[in-house]
Amino acid sequence: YNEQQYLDLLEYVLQHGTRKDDRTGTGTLSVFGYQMRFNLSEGFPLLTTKRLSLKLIVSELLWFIQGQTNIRYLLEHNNNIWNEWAFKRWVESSDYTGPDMTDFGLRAQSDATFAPLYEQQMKLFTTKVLTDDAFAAQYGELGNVYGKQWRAWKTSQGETLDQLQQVITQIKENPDSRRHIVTAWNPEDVPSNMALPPCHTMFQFYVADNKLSCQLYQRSGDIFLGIPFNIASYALLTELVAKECGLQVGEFIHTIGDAHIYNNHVDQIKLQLSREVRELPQLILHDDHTSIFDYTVADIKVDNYHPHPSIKAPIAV
Ligand code: UFP
Repeated sequence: YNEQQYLDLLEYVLQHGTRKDDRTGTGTLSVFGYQMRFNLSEGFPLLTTKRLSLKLIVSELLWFIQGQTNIRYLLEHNNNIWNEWAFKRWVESSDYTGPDMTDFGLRAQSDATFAPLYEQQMKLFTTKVLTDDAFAAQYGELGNVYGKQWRAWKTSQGETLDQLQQVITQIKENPDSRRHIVTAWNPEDVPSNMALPPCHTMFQFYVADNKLSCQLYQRSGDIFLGIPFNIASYALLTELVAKECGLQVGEFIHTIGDAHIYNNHVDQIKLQLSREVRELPQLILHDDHTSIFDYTVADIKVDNYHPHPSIKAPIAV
């Protein structure tokens, strides 16, 4: 089973992970260098041992594919997964005049009087991003994150490069090439021009036997909350590109650098590991589209998805 590989990763890191402090102050169990292979012809790798929202995965991926970097599009699709990163920029700016939000990620979990204050400011923030154009342009913007690097990489000549379009053209014209790479890691931008240096750093496509495979190098992976999303997202990207190029799907190979379990996710993981794996769902793509740039959220669905209930856990910011 494809999903078993993810459960093996959870088990492996619980048993062999090294205690390691991290940027967020939460603390982790971590291993360095881990690889999973998902055979995409066996079903779409959306976990069944806890419910995941395909809608969130789809709207985030389409946001990348369309080259967008402002959270307004995500909010319009009820997708809140990038809010904290944008919020952080706002509360650290001189325009912010509300209650002190220092370390809001950790305090919202541990301090019961702080939590409602945080909720209130976050609500104010997302409402403003949705309704106030000038505010959205300034504080909804995450900087040069994935969408920008994939679709409009800035060259030294002051032009832009569409890596995603180029790689698709290359796959069609020269499938055997060993250079089907898209990189989100732009060393010039990493220190200051982005809210969060890219976690999924680069990916490569590969064509053999009329099948398209994709390998991702992810520098840092939150195994409980981030990785399940990342697997489904890249599996979907592979499906979309394969369809456009008239290829079948092969494997998604997920290579992770620092693969970590946050200390406050261990109980949730034990619950997940106690559950029985179910059959993977099938991905349903809108028939009429060929270009990956044509899709809207409503065009992408899964069939036969019958997961165990979702499991909540705090996100480290
Ligand atoms: N993270 C993921 N997947 C993602 C994403 C973030 O696992 O797609 F955007 C996690 C990894 C890490 C944190 O726990 O977010 C980023 O922190 P850092 O930059 O310190 O690695």
